Amino acid sequence: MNFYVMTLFPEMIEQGMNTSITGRAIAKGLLSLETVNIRDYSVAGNGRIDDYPYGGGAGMVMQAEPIYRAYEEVKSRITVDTGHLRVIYLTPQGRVFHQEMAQELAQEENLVFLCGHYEGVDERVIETVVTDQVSIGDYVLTGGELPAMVMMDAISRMVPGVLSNAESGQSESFSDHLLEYPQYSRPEIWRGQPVPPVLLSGHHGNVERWRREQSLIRTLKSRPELLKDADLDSGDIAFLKSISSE
Ligand code: 6GU
Repeated sequence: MNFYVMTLFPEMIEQGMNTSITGRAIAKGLLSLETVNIRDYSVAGNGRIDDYPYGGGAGMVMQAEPIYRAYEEVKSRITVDTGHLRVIYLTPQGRVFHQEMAQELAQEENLVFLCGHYEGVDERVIETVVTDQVSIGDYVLTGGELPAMVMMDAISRMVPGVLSNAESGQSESFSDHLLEYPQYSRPEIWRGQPVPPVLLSGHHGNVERWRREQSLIRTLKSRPELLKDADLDSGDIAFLKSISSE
């Protein structure tokens, strides 16, 4: 997986991505990351890449040409056919990112991210180069860098070899539309709070049932809308009924 990021803040992207699990994967060559600083493609040649919005109004707009030139630079670095290259523009106007999107994008060999700033980006360059517009949720951020990193992190962990066996062995929130059960480690009693006794019982069947119930309780409490897509058996449904009527 090769990530290319067009941004005004390449150091932010590089610092973030070269840390922890994604950093290890880059060092191993499982992922690559290249940033292109849009400011280096200023039309006036003075580093200026924004201008006033036609029609007036507050704020500045990122101009089309520096972004287009940055995109041409990215394309020139990609040796394979770029006919179907996915170019993702991070914007609160986009479709909301979710796990299945991460799964799907992880199948690509190359992904390009365009991080906007100021009040927006000239619509014409979006229409010319962007294939996907993506938001990471219903709140407004100052720029697309954190959303791009959120997406790359979620996509990276779907790339074979990025997670160790121990890391990928954990059951996954969202992959089955249920939230994860709570976890406990030593000591057995911490500041007066014991570990749930079933986890110390050594009875594997009871542990599994308790974990399943905890997942169902958490999902019902925090994200009830997920339950309609979850794969529930008759025991799950009976359990949910029993706790909803409490
Ligand atoms: Cl992708 N960009 C910005 N600026 N704000 C956001 C977002 C993206 N997703 C949620 N909020």
